[in-house]
Amino acid sequence: MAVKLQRPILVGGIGLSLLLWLLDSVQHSVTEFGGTTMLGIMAASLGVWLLKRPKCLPPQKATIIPSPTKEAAEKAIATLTTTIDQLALEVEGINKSEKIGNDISELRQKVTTLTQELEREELSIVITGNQGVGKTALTEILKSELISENSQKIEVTDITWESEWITKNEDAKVNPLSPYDLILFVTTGDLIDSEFQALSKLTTFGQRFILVWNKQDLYLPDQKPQIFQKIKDTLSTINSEENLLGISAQPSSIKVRKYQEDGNIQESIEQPLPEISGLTEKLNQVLEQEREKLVWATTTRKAEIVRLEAKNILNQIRRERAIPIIEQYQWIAAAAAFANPVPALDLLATAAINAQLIVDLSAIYEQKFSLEKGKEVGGTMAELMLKLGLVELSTKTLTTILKSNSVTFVAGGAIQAVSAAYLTRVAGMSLVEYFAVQTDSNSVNIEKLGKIIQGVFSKTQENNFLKSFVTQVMSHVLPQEKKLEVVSIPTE
Ligand SMILES: Nc1nc2c(ncn2[C@@H]2O[C@H](COP(=O)(O)OP(=O)(O)OP(=O)(O)O)[C@@H](O)[C@H]2O)c(=O)[nH]1
Ligand SMILES: [Mg+2]
Repeated sequence: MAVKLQRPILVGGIGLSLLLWLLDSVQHSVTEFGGTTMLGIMAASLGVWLLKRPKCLPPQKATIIPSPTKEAAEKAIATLTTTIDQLALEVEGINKSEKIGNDISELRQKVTTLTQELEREELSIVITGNQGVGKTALTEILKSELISENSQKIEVTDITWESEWITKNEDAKVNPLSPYDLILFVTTGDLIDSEFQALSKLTTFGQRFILVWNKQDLYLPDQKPQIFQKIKDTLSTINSEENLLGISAQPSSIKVRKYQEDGNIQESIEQPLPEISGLTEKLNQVLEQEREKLVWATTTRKAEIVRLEAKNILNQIRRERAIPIIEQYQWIAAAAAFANPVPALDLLATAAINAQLIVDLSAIYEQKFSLEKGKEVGGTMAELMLKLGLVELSTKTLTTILKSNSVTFVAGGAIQAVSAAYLTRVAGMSLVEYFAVQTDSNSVNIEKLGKIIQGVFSKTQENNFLKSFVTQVMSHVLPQEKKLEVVSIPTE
């Protein structure tokens, strides 16, 4: 067997006991449930468990966005530089590809550009909003008006708003509107919920916007003040009531009747002029008074965008280093469970189950957990996996796969070995994802970790992955002469 048992802690009595205890307790009950039922239970148990947890979180405070400063932008650039330096340092030791070398020089070039951008004179405006609200019409007029009136260069772009930018919450702060200095969010009347959600999110991100109510010509004069007031009231809940303007970018043509002296009526179609003077006034004022702040805020966001690019490359490299380690622990776990399939061990002792794996992975991600901390996190993960109903579900699926090959199933300890390896893998891969997005190394965010574990688990539920996984585990634990039979597990 290729695995060297380097970590006695894993193979001494405590390793794997969680699995064995769990397997023992659930093995008999799962067969009656269908896969769907189990998934339902998983989802429900997460919900119940999250609800039942003690509510020690402080009440949410309203976010106060600090006014943009040059210092904040410089700090963001410095953080970016640190991430790039870290990346360069980590690839130094390894056989780095030419691509990574190029990536790093490109990132450094971006830092230079961002630093110069702190003094940028020209500004960029992005016009957004739902489909058909008049974005393109407004863009065309603004391009000609702003450019002829202003000496400074202003770039105007239009992009249709997509709600998913703010619903995938992790990285929502970085969205396709982030690189622009000012957002003109266009609507055609009272705000619908998704528009309000969009504006609330932009406010919490500190992204400067003006809400533009377009197509005012479609309303009667006495309707307009009421609607205007209603939108204003809604905006006041996010302290943005001063940022509302009404326009008609491309008013509908109107039929005009003229009474001639001879009593005849002459009808003609007239195209009213666009009504955007309020907006251009406001824009000129904002662009003049807030130019520097807008530039600093955008530079801060752009630095964050580039930092995430660098972080992605770094995470990719770390992942490549982490996977062989997870695999090694998988085989160690399988071998130990296979050799010693003792059921019902003390649940508390299981805290050590993946402690050393956790410590090793934390080192790759520069979190440097102590063995004590590794044990604690291992315990938390074990508890999470149990609460999520993941152990039941995987036992059921793995047993079915094993049963389809009678030779491996009769081998004592096979189910324990496969489950041990499988849960070690899910734990390891989950940690890799968790560390990749982790910001605070002192405490483990259980909710986040739970979601990641669920995601990793679902990804591995694909039948083909599990089949080949079972084959791999068995070929690691079975004696030589049995291996041939394992290789031929039916693929159905
Ligand atoms: N009545 C009226 N119609 C307008 C006004 N502004 C734009 N429209 C009309 O609204 C329709 C859509 O305008 P666009 O400028 O293409 O809107 P858009 O938001 O760019 O549309 P998409 O790119 O398809 O999302 C066109 O028929 C315009 O003539 C306005 O102020 N009043
Ligand atoms: Mg358009």
